[in-house]
Amino acid sequence: MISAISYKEGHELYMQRCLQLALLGEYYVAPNPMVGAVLVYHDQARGDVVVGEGWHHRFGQAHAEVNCIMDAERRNRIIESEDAFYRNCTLYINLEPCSHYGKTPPCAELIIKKHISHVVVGMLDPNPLVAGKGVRMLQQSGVDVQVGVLEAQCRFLNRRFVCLHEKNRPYVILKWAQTLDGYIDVQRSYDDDCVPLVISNMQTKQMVHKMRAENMAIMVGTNTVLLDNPKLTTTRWSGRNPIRVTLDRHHVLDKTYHIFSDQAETIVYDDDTTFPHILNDLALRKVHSILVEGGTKLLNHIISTGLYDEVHVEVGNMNLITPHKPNLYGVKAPLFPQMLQYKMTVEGNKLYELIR
Ligand code: AOF
Ligand code: ZN
Repeated sequence: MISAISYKEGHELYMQRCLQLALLGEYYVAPNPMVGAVLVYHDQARGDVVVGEGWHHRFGQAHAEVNCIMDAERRNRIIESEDAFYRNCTLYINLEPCSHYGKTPPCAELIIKKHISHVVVGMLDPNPLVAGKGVRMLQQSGVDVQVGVLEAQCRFLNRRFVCLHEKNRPYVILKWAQTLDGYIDVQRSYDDDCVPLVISNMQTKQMVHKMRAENMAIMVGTNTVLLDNPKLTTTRWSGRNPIRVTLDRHHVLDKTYHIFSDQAETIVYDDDTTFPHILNDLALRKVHSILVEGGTKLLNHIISTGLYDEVHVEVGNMNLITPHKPNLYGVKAPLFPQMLQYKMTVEGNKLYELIR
């Protein structure tokens, strides 16, 4: 019952619920958007009642609207005619209903068929296959449609999907860990057995694996593969392993490195592929996001192109160069031209971020 709160607050409340439901698909729907839907019945006696909820669970499977309507029909004993029931309903969705035959039939068609009279949408779908056509289909059939409730939050939730369709490139996230005195590692060469500097702790390592699961691809430079032989998987978090992306201009990477394991797809760019070309190629493969984990040379190059959307820096509670070890040589952390915002401290390490 929401009779005590205003119409506007009601819209925002239900849209907020759509966003919560959408997030349940977080690690499984890419490159599709996360979408949640709520069906609200306007009962003369009881006020507004949520009669159905649904979300897009997995790429290729049913859309949020379909799951929401199935939930309503499963949960509710529809005493009046189905038509009368849906005519008294408002459907809330954080994204415009689709209008195309993709892996599933158009959601706009289902809404029209069920005679749902009101639809409230968070944002239009930037996918050119839809892009306003879903809303138009509904309006042409006499459905009352309102667009733009909590629009900024809806766009932020699906910022990777929005970026792919609006900018024709994946959303780019840069991430590194450095010491207080500004180093990401000690200087090492391929043939020494010097161990890498460990800055992250158990908890921040887990947070990195969460970030990996949130993005469709992960990238490191050649040197990072040669020196660290990273797996780049998400073993400390649920979700899929991202597609691994690296550079190999001088053909020095053989297939024994972990990044070539069968745990995920790997894309190696050789020749003189520039970062904009890489983004272009990934967009053609429908990769909506990429997390770049290093090293300094690659990160500095990307910073110089300006082609990034978020930066996350972990500053360990330690110096590399100390009076006890004055002769150590370190690898300087990337040079970032802007102030980052402090986010939190995790086991002594401070996390900073910038979201553009
Ligand atoms: C909706 N509700 O829950 C989602 C939508 O290949 P398909 O058929 O799954 O279509 C994918 C496209 O449909 C996706 O790119 C986006 O434009 C839209 N996603 N639309 O009405 C949903 N996930
Ligand atoms: Zn749909």
